[in-house]
Amino acid sequence: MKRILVDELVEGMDSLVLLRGWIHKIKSFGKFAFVFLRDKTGVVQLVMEEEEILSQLKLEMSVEVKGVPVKNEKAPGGIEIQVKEIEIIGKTYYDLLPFSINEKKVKATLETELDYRYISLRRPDRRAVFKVQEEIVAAFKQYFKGEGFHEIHTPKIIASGTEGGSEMFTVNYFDRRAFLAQSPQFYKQMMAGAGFESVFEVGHAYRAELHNTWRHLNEYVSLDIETAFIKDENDLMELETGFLKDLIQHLKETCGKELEMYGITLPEIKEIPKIPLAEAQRILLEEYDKKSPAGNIDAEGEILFSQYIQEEYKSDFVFLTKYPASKRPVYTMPDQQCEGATRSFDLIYKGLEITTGGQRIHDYEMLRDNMIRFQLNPEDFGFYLDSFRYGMPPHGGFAIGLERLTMKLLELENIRAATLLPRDMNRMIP
Ligand code: AMO
Repeated sequence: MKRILVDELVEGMDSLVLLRGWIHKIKSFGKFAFVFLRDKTGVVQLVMEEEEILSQLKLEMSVEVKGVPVKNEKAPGGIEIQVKEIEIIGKTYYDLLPFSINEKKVKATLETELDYRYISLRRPDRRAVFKVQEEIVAAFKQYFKGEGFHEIHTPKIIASGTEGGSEMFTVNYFDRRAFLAQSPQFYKQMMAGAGFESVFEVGHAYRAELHNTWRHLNEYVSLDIETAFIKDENDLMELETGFLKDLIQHLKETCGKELEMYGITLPEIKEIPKIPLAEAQRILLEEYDKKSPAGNIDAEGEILFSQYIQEEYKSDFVFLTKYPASKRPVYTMPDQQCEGATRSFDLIYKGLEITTGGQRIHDYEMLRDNMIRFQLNPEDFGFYLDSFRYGMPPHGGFAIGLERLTMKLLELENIRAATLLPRDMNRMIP
């Protein structure tokens, strides 16, 4: 007999079906009971009369059930199962569940939930986060494939850093020192130039940042793109806007139930405002008396500026443009029309940076000179710099932090809630 899933149950089946899942809830009335069976698609009410097996059932056991679906308007989903046979196929070995799976409230801290990730994910609302995340990745791949991009997979064990600064994990690579990739930056540029022209990658990125905050992870998933023969950074912002519009539509079509669980109504995206960083800093100072660090805005500034954009432009998103060269990595293309600025941008979504991107320097000599200006030794960038000797076209790209995007879409308060198994300064398990 073929197993059917809870969401495949429909009225009028009236014949024996086979279900498998976990015991979600038991409501006993002495001689009979309503037992709720949960699988990955939903919960269904079982009607059971046999006292002996009832006394053996415990929450979260896994069971196999044969029964007849019948209409019952009072049952969740309008259908209940008259049980003919039930077998325990996965026993439990616990005294007390660490928190509730079947109540609205979890009654545990996020840290406890993460300690028991393998159980917290049994909660439909927690699994919903990862359904949405799965669909974000699906939409990303689908959109960029549709735009003629090619999927690549680049190494995560690398010989030198890409993003500047010292936020790198070191690993022993036989008798040498290596690093975990902070991003696929150099490789995606290389591949755009190598003939793929347009590439995307979904992969892990590692940051040894000493920030243990609601928005930082030490390992995150980066949605990267890079594309050749662009005119300037505006092409990239248009691409990202196109993707986000498509994503909203895709999530509406595939994640209705999940969005509803979190009370989320996704807005249509029209145009995303583009504001130069210096202008944003001025607005923050004038409107909110908020000072910004040189060449950037901080976490509080991002929140306040998003409020401003929401009020003035009715947009959840804003591109901050023209970041100063001194604050951007060595590969960033200077903006000849704006002294000291680069052709780079960040995208802020509901008060949080979710993307950095920009046009890159594609000229070999210009890149080498910029390395010297940044007090870097061009020889340390051997293979990367060398790849620019052979007709590297104008190119650029961006990267979206998957967990940050998921978190903001679902209005979660902590990035860890949008991470399957987070790695932060205190957490390496499970
Ligand atoms: P950047 O370093 O800004 O740019 O990273 C891009 C995006 O990745 C996400 N992100 C993080 N998410 C969680 N925890 C972290 N510690 C963390 N660090 C970064 C953010 C951020 O916007 N190579 C460039 C991208 C490019 O220009 O193509 C880069 O990595 O959402």
